[in-house]
Amino acid sequence: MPKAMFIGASGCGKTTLYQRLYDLPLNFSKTQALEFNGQIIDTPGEYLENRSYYSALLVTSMEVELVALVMDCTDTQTVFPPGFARMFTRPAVGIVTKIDLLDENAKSSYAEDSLRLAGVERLIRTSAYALVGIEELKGLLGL
Ligand SMILES: Nc1nc2c(ncn2[C@@H]2O[C@H](COP(=O)(O)OP(=O)(O)OP(=O)(O)O)[C@@H](O)[C@H]2O)c(=O)[nH]1
Ligand SMILES: [Mg+2]
Repeated sequence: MPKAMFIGASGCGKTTLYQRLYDLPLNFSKTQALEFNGQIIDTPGEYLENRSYYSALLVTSMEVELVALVMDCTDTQTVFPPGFARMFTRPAVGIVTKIDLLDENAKSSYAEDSLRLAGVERLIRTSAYALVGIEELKGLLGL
């Protein structure tokens, strides 16, 4: 059983993070469909942005141990409504991406507030570029 399903808006950095976690070259490639990659199921942002795909996410979540809600730290809008994580019967973790772009003085971000409101149990700050939070995430995913 794969460990986690990555869900989040298009362009938030799910695929790049997956590539970093597996020590692959960071090649931009738009995700077009559900992709089963080792311990991670990568999903297209559109599955979250279009509610008619929610059922596909729900069904697929049964295949994993945890659901990762992924959000770009510079986002000022969210695709995760409050309580969103309760939709799943799996524990939810929040992954904030691109932390290299966050102002050094910023203690928190809209993304972190939004993920907490969505109901994640734990937050991990990451940057696939600057190698932040990658080891922590590998530990969580058993990689
Ligand atoms: N600065 C910065 N940019 C990043 C980082 N990770 C990803 N990006 C950039 O963000 C863009 C989108 O990354 P993807 O990983 O393709 O995003 P995605 O969430 O898989 O998008 P979809 O497949 O459309 O759902 C790319 O141009 C990446 O280079 C990061 O850690 N820091
Ligand atoms: Mg992708």
